[in-house]
Amino acid sequence: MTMNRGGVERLMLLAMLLGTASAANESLSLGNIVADLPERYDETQLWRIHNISDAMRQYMPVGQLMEQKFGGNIWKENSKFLDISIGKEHLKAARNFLDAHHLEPQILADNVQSLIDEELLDGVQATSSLPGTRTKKASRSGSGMHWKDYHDLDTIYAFMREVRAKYPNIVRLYTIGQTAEGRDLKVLRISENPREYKKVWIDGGIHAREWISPATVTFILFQLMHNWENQPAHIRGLTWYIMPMMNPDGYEYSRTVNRLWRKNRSGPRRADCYGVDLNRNFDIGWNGFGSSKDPCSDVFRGTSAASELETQAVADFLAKRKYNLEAYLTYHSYGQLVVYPWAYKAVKVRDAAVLQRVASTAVERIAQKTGSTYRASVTHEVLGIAGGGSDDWSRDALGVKYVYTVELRDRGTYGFVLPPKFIKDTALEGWTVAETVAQSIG
Ligand code: 0X9
Ligand code: ZN
Repeated sequence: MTMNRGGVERLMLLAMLLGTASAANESLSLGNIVADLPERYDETQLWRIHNISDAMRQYMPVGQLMEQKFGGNIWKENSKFLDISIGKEHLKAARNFLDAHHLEPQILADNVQSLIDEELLDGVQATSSLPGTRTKKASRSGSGMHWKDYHDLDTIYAFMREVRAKYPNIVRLYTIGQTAEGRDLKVLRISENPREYKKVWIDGGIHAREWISPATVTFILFQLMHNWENQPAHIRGLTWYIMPMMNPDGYEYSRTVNRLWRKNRSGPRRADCYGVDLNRNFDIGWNGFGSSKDPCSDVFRGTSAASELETQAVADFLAKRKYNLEAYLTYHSYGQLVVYPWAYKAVKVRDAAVLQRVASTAVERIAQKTGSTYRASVTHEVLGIAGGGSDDWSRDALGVKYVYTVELRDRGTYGFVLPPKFIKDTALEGWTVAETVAQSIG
C-alpha cells in the first residue's frame, strides 16, 4: 500500500474517529511518523471578542497580548471584532484577563478539534465507497479532482496538467519557481490570443489554512474550461492566468501537521520559528502597520520586502506581463467580503466608485445564486490597515485596475475549517465574482 504521510495521518485520524485505531496501526507502518503526528486542538475554544474600543486597540493590542500571554491563535481581526482560539490550559487565565478589561468573549466553538474532525468526516462521507476511506472516485477524471472534499497538492497539480492536456492549443502550464521545501509553483494560462487579449490573474492558497481558497480557484478553472466553446465573448475574449496554490509548503503542512498553519515554511529563523506571511511580504507599505518583525508571529513580514521565493516568483512573473493586465483577484477566507485597495493606508483608490459598483454587483448576484450575504467595501475600512499585501502591490506596482481580495465563507461558525459540504456553493460564489469582473472588463 502506498500512501503519502499526510494520507497516513489522515487515515489514522479517521480510524481514531471511527474507533478502529488499532486496526489502522497494524495495517500501516507508523513508527517513523509519530514525531510529526498532527497537532491536536482538543477543547481549544474559538472566541469572538467585540467592543474593543479604538483607544484600547491603540494602547493595548488585545490580540497580540493574548497571543503572547496565552498562546492564542488569531483567526480574524477587523474593525468590529477579534476571533482568537485559546488552548484549554489557558482558558481560565485568558477569561480573567478579559474580565479585567471589561470584555466578554462570545464562544464561537467550544472544541476546535471537533471542527477539524467534522471536516474530515464530512469529506470521507461525501467520497467514500468503503467505510472509513476517502477515495478519489467521486470524480470521473484521471486527476481525481472534484469539489466534494479538499485535495492534496498532487491532485491539484494533476488537475492542472489534465486541463492542459485537454486543451493544448489554448492552455499553457508554467512552473514559475520553487518553494523553500522544493515544491513547484504552477500557473496556467488560458487564452485564444495571448498577445492581444486583456489579462486577468487569479490566485489562491496564499494562506495555508484557508483550504476553501484553492478549492474555489480550481473550481473557477473547471467552470472556465469544462464548457469553453460555449463561454460568452467576455470570458473567451480574455487571457486568464490561474494559480490555485501560491503557498504549497504551507498547505501541505496544514494538511499533515497543523491544520491552523497560515504562513509559508521558510526558515527556521529564531527559536525554531518558521514561515513568513506571504500577504505581508509584498513590496508595498512593507514596513508599516498590520504586520510583525517577529519571526514567531503569524503575520511575520519577512526579513525584507519580497524576501520569499513565492513572492518573488509571482512578482517577477506578473511584472513581465503587466501590459494589458486588467484584473488581480486573490481568494482568501473567511468573512464573506469583496474588498479593494487600499489596505496599507486609509485612503481609497482613485477609481474606488467603479470598484465599489462592480463588487456590489457581484455581491447581489451571489445573494441571488446561493443566498449568502457578502459585503463589498474598501479594505482598510473593514479589515484595518495592513501593509505588504499582494492586492495593493498589484495596483501600486503594476497599475492593475480591478483589484479584489475575496474573503470566502463563512462568517465564523467554522472559520477556516469549513466542512466540505459547503465547498461547491462557496466556490460558486467565488466564480460569480470572477465572472462579474470579467464582464466589467468587457
Ligand atoms: O489579512 C489578510 O491577509 C487577509 N485576511 S485573512 O484572514 N485571509 O488573512 C485580508 C487581506 C486584505 N488585503 C491586505 N491586507 N492587503
Ligand atoms: Zn488569507
